[in-house]
Order: sequence, then C-alpha cells, then structure tokens
Amino acid sequence: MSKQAKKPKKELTIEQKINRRNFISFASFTVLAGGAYGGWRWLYKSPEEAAGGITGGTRKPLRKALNKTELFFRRVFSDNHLVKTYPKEMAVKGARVNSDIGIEAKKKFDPATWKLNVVKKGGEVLQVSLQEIMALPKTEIVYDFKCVEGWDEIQHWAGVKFIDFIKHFKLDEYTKMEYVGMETPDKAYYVGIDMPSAIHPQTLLAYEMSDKPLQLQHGAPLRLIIPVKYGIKNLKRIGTITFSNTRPRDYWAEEGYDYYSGL
Ligand SMILES: Nc1nc2c(c(=O)[nH]1)N[C@H]1C(S)=C(S)[C@@H](COP(=O)(O)O)O[C@H]1N2
Ligand SMILES: [Mo]
Repeated sequence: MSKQAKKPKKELTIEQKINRRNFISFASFTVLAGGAYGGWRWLYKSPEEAAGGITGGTRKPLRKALNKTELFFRRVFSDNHLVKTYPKEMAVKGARVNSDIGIEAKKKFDPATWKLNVVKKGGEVLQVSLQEIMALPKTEIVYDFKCVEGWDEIQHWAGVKFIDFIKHFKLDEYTKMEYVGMETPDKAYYVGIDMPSAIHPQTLLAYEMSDKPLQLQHGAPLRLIIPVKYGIKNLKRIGTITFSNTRPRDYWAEEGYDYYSGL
C-alpha cells in the first residue's frame, strides 16, 4: 500500500471554477456528440439485410436488436398467455373491412369449390372441405382486433382452433417445426407464423363472424384469426398451409414490418 500523502488542493477562484465547469460541460458534450455521430456512422455503414430476403432491408445490427426483443416477447407471451376476451354484447355487429390483397372483388373465386390445401412432407397435399372443418368442435372468441394502422375493434369470431384441426387431421408431428406458412389461393397475400403462436389456444381457422357465415370481404370461406398478432397476420381466404423450419415468406415483413408482429 502506498502511503503517498495527498497533494494539498489549490483554492480556485470563482472565475476559475466557472471556466472549469464550462470546459467540462463542453468537453462532455463533444465526447457525447462524437459518440452519437460515431454510432450513427457505424449503423449507417453497417451492411443492410440482403435484398429479397424474408425481412425487409433494415441495418443488420438493428435486425439483431429486433430479433432479441422478439425472443423476449415470445418467451413472455407465447407460453399460453391468453389475450383478453370480452362479452359478446360488446362486439361490433359488422366488423370493419380493411384490405383485400389476394381477395379482390373483381377476382374470380368460387367458394363452393374451394378446398384447404395442407402441404405435407414429401409434397403430398391434404385437401379439406369447409364441411369437414365445420364438423369439428366450434370455438368462439370475442377480443380486441388490432391493426397496425392504428385502429382496433372488439369482434366476435368462430371457427375451429388451429390446434384442434392439427390433431383431428393427425398433423401433430408438424407442430415440432418452427413455422407455419399460409397463402391466399392466388398466392398474392401470404404470412409466416411462428409455431407457438399458431398452436396458441386462441388461434382459429374462422368461418363465422358475429354469428353469421363469414363474408367474402372478411376472408370467406376460411380465414386465420390469431389474437396474439396484429391484423396483418390474420390472413383472409386461406388457400394453402405449409410447415417449415425456416421463415415462410411474409407479405408485410417483405415491406419492412416486424416479422413477428405480436401484440
Ligand atoms: N388476403 C388478405 N388477408 C388480409 C389482408 C389482405 O389485404 N389480404 N389484410 C390484413 C390486414 S392489414 C388486416 S387489418 C385484416 C383486416 O381484416 P378485416 O378486413 O376482416 O377487418 O386482414 C388481414 N388479412
Ligand atoms: Mo391491418
């Protein structure tokens, strides 16, 4: 241990004190500003995500941070955390119609001949009719549907739980995969869903809204209702379902929206 005596402090005059304080503030400002600028340059120069990828071009370090937050929220919310539900009386009678990519009214589509296609391993396709789906146990939900554009509505939906559908058609082994992909019959709108959200007990393949058959503009014959996600993931008019361990393509993620899009 050194026993060096402390140097006696020289008394500073008021002016010296002020000058010193000014200098320190200015120096700190310069260092902080420099740091911020440096950080920005670093981010700016960092590589962008590859074009044509699953997620839209953000800077790689930002995507890293986004993925970390996503993991955090997944752990907290996907483990059977239930979305708040409401009494039926609180639901709107006719829900708002938002967007119609892949289900445009001018597009030829015959709900009577529609079948749901489930692509299995080896490319084999399971075809399921609406009648078969409606014969499965029906589950209803009344919850606050949220669109990223900034509106929300308490809506009443009914259909079969995705997990019940999986079990009935003996697709259990596919729940070990990481993602579910869903596309409209014309493949113009498509979403990728992480498996925990897909098999969440409130996730439905819906064919009724407000106790009435689903209307075409809301996604008839069958749409996805996934309360743990924002509206963009609630694909209307499901044509094909796939399973994979890599992220399926996702319409809005390609435009830069959060791939996970969870609440
Ligand atoms: N096929 C298809 N599904 C879709 C969309 C779309 O444009 N096409 N828009 C999504 C968005 S952004 C929202 S908010 C909801 C709106 O559903 P609604 O029209 O039944 O209210 O559907 C989602 N599913
Ligand atoms: Mo939306």
